[in-house]
Amino acid sequence: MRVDVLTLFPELIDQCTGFGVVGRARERNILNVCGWNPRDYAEGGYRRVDDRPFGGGPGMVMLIEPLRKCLQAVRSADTEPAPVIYLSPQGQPLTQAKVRELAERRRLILLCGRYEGIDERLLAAEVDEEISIGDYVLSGGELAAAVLVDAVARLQEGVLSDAESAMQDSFEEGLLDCPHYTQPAAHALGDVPEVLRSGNHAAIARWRRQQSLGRTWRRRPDLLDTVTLSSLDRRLLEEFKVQYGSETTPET
Ligand code: 9WO
Repeated sequence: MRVDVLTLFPELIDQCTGFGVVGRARERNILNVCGWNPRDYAEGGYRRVDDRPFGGGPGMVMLIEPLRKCLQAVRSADTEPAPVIYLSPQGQPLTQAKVRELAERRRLILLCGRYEGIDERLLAAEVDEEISIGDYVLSGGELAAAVLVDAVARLQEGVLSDAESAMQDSFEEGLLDCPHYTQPAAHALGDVPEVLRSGNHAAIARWRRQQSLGRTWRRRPDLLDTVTLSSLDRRLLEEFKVQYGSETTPET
């Protein structure tokens, strides 16, 4: 997968996608992230990329032409067509379903705004879709772009190990993850649930599934409206409600 990112801070994107799973995907050329700076396409001595908003008001607005010229260079860099995605608080919420859809594309072009935003005429002419990672305003679109790159990278063939893929599954299904524990088994903060030390893999799988269901019910009941539960899932969840319904600590 190739991801081209238009940003005034390409080094920020490079850093945010240069470590861990995503960094290894880039090293292995499973993922190719290219930063493009519109300032390189701005004219004049100051290489202006922004100006004051018409109608007055605070902040500055990004100019059309540096972005348009930059986008032309990005498009010319590869014959693979790609959707242009603008990261903004006004976008559609990023969900795992949208991540799965975008992860199928061979190329994405991400547009990151700064200041108070981008001239609406550029957005209307060049942007295919707007995506938001949450209802808050950041200093720019770059961190949202890095979140999107991270999420789609994890779904690329060969990026996650089998175990990591299995971990991914619960959220892929729309459920929250179960609790995780490691050494030591006994600690002043509490002991590891006995079932996880039993070696009984069927019981462990059952406990983990029940915890995922129970956590989803407790923390994000809205997600259960969109998940198809098996009869066993429903039984596990009812058992969880009876056994742990009122507790707040991780269940033993
Ligand atoms: C800046 C500003 C300054 C003064 C008064 C109002 C203002 N609004 C903004 C603003 O919304 N700036 C945005 C910065 C313009 C688009 C790029 N920026 C951005 C993207 N902030 N937060 C996001 C974002 C992207 C995706 N998901 C959540 C937030």
